[in-house]
Amino acid sequence: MSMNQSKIFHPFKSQLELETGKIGSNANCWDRKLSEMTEIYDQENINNQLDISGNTIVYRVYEHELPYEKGHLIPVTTILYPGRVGNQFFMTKGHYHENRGTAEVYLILNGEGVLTMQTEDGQHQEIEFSTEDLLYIPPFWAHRMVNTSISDPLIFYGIYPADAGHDYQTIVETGFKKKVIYNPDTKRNFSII
Ligand code: M6P
Ligand code: ZN
Repeated sequence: MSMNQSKIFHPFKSQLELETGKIGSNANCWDRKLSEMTEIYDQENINNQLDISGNTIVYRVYEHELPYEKGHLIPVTTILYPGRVGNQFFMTKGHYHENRGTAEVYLILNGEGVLTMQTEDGQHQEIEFSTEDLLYIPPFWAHRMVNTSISDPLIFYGIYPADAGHDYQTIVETGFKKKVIYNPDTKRNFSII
């Protein structure tokens, strides 16, 4: 393929605050509120939650502003706050990549939790992690992050191909095979069921 000068994107640097996950420049920031993700929690838990209609922020995302085009990589940080809806921990909405053949990498900057993953042919895998762990999500695996800490935010950095796309609908329809629930009777405070 010939290189078209008008398509040459210029290199840049930016700062990532390791303690907060904040990306300093060239980044968009967006919040996911509980009221925007009620369908992914068990309905009895949602129904017992008092402040669903409020503005409870479940996570904040800083994402570099780059073209969503093949060839680019998107650097992104997520701050997933501690909290629960009934016995279900705060978690990301979770998605497959629209372009199923694309992977993703996460580096845990701070916190602990479980990465739940599954494929459309019925496989699933759950990986417990903590600070400094590096997680690899291969092509074809849907992925959701769960913060199992009672008190600390989970902060992670990720990189994914810019043409990956987010398919949330399939997860809304099927859910994830495994749930991570608060269980004070265990040493680590949670169970995967
Ligand atoms: C990570 C990446 C992003 C994703 C974000 C929130 O930062 O995987 O692509 O948008 O987590 O997760 P979700 O899109 O599932 O709400
Ligand atoms: Zn992804």
